[in-house]
Amino acid sequence: MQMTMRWFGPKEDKIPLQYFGQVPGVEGVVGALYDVPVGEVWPTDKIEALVGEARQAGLSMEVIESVNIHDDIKIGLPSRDRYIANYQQTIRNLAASGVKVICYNFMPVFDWMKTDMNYLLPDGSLTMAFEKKDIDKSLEEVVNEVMNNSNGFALPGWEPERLAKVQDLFAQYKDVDDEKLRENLAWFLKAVIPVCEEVGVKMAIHPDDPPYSIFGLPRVVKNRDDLDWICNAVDSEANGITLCTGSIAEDPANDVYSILAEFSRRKRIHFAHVRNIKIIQDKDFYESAHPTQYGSLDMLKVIKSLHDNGFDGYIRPDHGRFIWGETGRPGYGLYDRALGVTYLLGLWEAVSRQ
Ligand SMILES: [Mn+2]
Repeated sequence: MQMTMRWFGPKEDKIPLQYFGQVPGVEGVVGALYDVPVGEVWPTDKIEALVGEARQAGLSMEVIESVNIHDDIKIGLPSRDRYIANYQQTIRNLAASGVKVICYNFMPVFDWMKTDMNYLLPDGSLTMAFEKKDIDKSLEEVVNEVMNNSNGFALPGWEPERLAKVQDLFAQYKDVDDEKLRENLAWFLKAVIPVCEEVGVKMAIHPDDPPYSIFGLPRVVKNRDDLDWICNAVDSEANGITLCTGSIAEDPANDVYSILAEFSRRKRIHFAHVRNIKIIQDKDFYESAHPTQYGSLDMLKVIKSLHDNGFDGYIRPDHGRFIWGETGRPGYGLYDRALGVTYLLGLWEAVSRQ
């Protein structure tokens, strides 16, 4: 197991790289290039510069989050061939710089969705929340709200130039149902997994966030059966999962612990996002502090499900609240994520020494 934290790079992240290395137990950072348009090849020199910067700070960068998938691949347009060829080349380029795992998602239009970026908790900390009443608004209203409440940061998957095209994109997805999206995912995997096997990289799909349809868009990474289908679509260890406990648990029907156990046993969880969420009612929730007592997940059981079933991948606390007056990119402050690291490593040590 290797503990990591997400770092948005020298331009996008105001947290100095060195600070991540000062969090006890953190061995690496999870990074990405943010100045390459989705669908284009990640150039070797830029990758090398990014990975090199982490190494200079004494940190590994063996996980990339994310190399995003062009919508033409998800929609299944003829132009996907060019974008898939680019993706294959990006995999080769990343492998050459020592990258082992590529996190990605296959969600149409949006990479994730919350309805409140500054949800105030009784202790004065701020977190992100999702409440269905807010998503029952029109698409335009929700988009505007996200744009106006992100504390000045462009959120991953929510780049302004994409948001402007949101309506066009919706129209392009009108004939893409779950079955079609699944076919397009299988098409993509059949093309990239052999390249991954050749160069020693593992793909790790992130579950849909939230794990059910929003705005009528198709969804194919929602639950145990979806993950099983994906693993079987190309039966290779290189075709794996980023198991995000928060995203999976956003649907209370999902049994997070048995999913963690099963896919750890099957050697398909290469990267784990571990966070706790507090269900408010039905499917409404906020992202709570990591410890069990603050949320709806039993975090000891989460760590035990990974550990006892042979999980040997990368792990990171997913998001953190804003505490101690910190401001910045919602979900990605330093302090609460660092507390999460310490807590998760404490659980891991206890479980592994028993
Ligand atoms: Mn996640």
